[in-house]
Amino acid sequence: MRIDILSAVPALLDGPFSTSIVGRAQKAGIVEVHVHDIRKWSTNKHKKIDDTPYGGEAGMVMAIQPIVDAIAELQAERKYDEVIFLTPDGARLEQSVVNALSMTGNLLMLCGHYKGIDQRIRETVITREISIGDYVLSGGELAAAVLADAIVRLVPGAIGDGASALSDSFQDGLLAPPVYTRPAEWNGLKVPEVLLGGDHAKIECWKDEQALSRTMRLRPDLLGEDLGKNKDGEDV
Ligand code: 6GU
Repeated sequence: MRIDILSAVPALLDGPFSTSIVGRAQKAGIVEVHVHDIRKWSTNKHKKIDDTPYGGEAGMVMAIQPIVDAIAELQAERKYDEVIFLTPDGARLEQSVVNALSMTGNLLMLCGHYKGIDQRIRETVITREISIGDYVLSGGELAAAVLADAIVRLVPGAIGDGASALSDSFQDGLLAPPVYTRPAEWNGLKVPEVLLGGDHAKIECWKDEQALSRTMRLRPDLLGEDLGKNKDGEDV
């Protein structure tokens, strides 16, 4: 898989992809992440990439030319499955979308800045608009890092233990059960007895119960109105 990210502040993305799972996946040749500075495509003599908005609003708007030229150049090199615009007014990101994107080949992400990008870019070259939650970040870079991380960890081989990604919170519409490691007793607090025995059927049953009760307590919205169903109406 290959992920290209177009950014006005590429330095913001120096860190997130060099270590941990995404860093290792890159070193292992499972994924490539390429961050590009949009200014590289600006034909303006000061390398400007924004302009004042029509209609006299405060703030600046990212201009068409550098963005469209950047996307055209990258698209001439390879076909992208999606051209994603990271923006607070996009569709709120969910695990199901991450799962689908992890099965694609090439993704292009565009990070928004200032007041946003000229609407005509959104109507022509963007195939999907994503937000990572109902709050405003200074730019789309940190959101792109979140999205890329969530995607890459699902690509086969990125996580040593493939089964681990499948047991993440949200993968079955529920929060994950609590986890414990040694010591078996700490400051008088004991690890649940069932986990210390070797009865795997019992342990699985306990984990299912815990996942359901934690979800009911902490995120009842995930269960929908109908207890025992997730928000897509499937039995859990
Ligand atoms: Cl994708 N961008 C910005 N600027 N703020 C956000 C966001 C994206 N998602 C949530 N807040």
